Amino acid sequence: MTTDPAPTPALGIDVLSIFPEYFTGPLDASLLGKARARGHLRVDVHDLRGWSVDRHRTVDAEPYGGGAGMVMRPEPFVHAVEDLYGTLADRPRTVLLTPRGRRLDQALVAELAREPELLVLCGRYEGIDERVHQLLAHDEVSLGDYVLAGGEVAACVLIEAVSRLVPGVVGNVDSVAAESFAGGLLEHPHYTRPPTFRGLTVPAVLRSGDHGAVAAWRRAQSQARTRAVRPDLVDEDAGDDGSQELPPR
Ligand code: 6GU
Repeated sequence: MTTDPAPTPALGIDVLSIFPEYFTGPLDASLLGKARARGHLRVDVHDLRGWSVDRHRTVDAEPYGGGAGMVMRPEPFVHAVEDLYGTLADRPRTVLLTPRGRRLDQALVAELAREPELLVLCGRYEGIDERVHQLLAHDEVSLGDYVLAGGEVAACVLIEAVSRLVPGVVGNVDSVAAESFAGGLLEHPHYTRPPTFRGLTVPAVLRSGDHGAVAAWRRAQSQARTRAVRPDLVDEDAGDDGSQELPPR
């Protein structure tokens, strides 16, 4: 018996960070670790300090105009990109993680998953020199309206969300299609054994064997849950393509 040759990864991601060790756990564990081992996905994290401006491995400096904190200098980012890709123009789609960016959602995740390669830039300290934004960032992405110490955690979130959509990474394509947000609604409740636990019983319809009734119950649960918890996701005009399947009010 022969083993299948490793496929060419459908997606290759390069990451620039001053804390490359941040990524070892998330990238090596579970789904992403398996996908990388099987060759569906390539992720290489590069230490930005390899392109520091001096032998003290400095990558930041005081802000022009004064103010608290340090600002990341532009040279390490730009020199790293030139070493990795030859010229700035030859870099792949480049995402800068920054709290001033567009909030990440499943639509952007799906868009990024269609790229053959991505470059992910992580900022730290109080900010990044504006020229990095101007010269390198195709997309500026934030996780939401709260403050993290840097872009590393956000980059892990982005990489995991994007990787799940890469063919071969998630074994069961149905589970990707059915889950929250893919259809614009939150997921319905899930149950497994035992049938009763601590006085809480699995809804009878799920054990009825009536697949039509199960589907209708799940759809109604998704709709009720979305209206209650995330009314912002309920777009009353979205019924035309059937993606939300909301009943009239
Ligand atoms: Cl991408 N970076 C930082 N520092 N804070 C954030 C963020 C990113 N997204 C939400 N908060």
